Amino acid sequence: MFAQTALRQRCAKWLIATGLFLLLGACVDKPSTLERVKEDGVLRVITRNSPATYFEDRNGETGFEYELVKRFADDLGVELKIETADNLDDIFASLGQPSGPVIAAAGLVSSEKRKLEARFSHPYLEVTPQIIYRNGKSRPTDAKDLVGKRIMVLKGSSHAEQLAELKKQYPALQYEESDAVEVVDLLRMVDEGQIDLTLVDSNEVAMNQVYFPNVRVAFDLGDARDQRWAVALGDDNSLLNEINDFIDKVQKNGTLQRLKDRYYGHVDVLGYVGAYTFAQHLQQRLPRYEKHFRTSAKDEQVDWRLLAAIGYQESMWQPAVTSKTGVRGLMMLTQRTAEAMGVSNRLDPQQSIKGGAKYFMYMKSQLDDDIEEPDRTWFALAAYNVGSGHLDDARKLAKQEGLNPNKWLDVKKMLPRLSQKQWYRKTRYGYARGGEPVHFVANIRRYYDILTWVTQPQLEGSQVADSNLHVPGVDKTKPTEQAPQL
Ligand code: BLG
Repeated sequence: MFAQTALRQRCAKWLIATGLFLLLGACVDKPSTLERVKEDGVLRVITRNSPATYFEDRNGETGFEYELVKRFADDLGVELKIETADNLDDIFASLGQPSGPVIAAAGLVSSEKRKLEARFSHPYLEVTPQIIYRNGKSRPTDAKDLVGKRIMVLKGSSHAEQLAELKKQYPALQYEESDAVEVVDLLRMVDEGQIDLTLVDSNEVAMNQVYFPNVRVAFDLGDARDQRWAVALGDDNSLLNEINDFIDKVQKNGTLQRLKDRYYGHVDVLGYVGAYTFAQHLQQRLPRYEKHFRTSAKDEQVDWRLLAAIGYQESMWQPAVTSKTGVRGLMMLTQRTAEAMGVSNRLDPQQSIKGGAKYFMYMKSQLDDDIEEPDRTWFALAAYNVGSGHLDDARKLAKQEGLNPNKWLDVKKMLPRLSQKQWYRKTRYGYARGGEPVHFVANIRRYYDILTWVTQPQLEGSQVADSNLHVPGVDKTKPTEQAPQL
């Protein structure tokens, strides 16, 4: 009896001691990655500097990956700190560093080889690898046509892996891997004929098409693949689980779709011809009016590149344009708008730009307070084009359809209805060419994106000569056209 009690007591002591030990163990255990991020109040992310991922403009940081990862940091309630790497190998190497970045958000796709270097999140964007060639040269149509061509890809990229795989089948295949270039450089090199071919993802091609009028898609090499964020190897799932929940959430609530729409949804707006023309006009026409855009933008507190984008959509930066309906000038003001904005001569580019800027900001100030940026800008643009009455009609239709009247994505679906009798007869302001503001906004967004990229501070001062614009693929030595006669 006595022996049994003693044994029980000893067991109890042992259990308590073990419990304490385990408890102590838990206390001194390293915090999980997620806990560390929250404690530090900073989410460190590594990416690449490119238009499809991350870049800085005068308004600050931007890019598809940036916007997505910023929302994740906001959800966690921490500050986002972005670092950029020169090549993909460095991105993966930095993930394992003790005080390094915890997420790589750089348009990465997973592969068997990469799974040895990192763990990957749920997917957020589907892309297809595409072989790119120069217009006018013979078009490769399948893998065997790549043999004998000068091909370059990013060092350490999934595309390099693809080519390595292909080389097993076609041993004569040659390609270079470079870590001194970004995707934009590869496309420029094809555009300028320095290399024959490159292999890049479809989203990058679509985004950059406008800068490189000669680049063409030859064919898709392989199936579509998913882009994912990467985290360090190991068995700490805290951050990865949180990321996956976030990606699932933005997929479900439409945020991801809105971002795709913002960055990739309007990429085909210009087409090859439009892209080439725009690149020419950037060099030849914009410099004449840039100072007026900048001055009016400063006066009205709006981004000058947005004004310039409106001006391009309206008149292709030609001050003497008149529409069939008598709307005139670089910013296409109606007589009524011009009078209201104090414009005495609509054909004077300086006055037109000033009047347009004032009118745009006025339209913006008239919008409901519940419409938030960036939708607020798209709504103000639509109102600039179709008038605020018709825009309100489209918002009411959206509400009736159970859509969100404060979201551009929803209201733009309703605007074309304003030209169909069954719909417009029920509205307050009646018929309008409702399709026009939809194209108007899509085009301006595209021009604005391009202007944002070509005027970013990193490019200014380096490749920039006489104007503040860097336009890859456009020969600055060509004579500029004559100013249109007023
Ligand atoms: C806009 C006016 C709005 C006006 C709408 O028309 O012009 N915007 C400006 O003057 C800046 O004020 O709204 S309203 O006052 O509530 O009626 C609707 O009338 C100009 C638009 C019209 C459009 N471009 C700016 O975007 C245009 O020129 N259409 C002509 C097309 S075509 O070539 O004649 O077919």
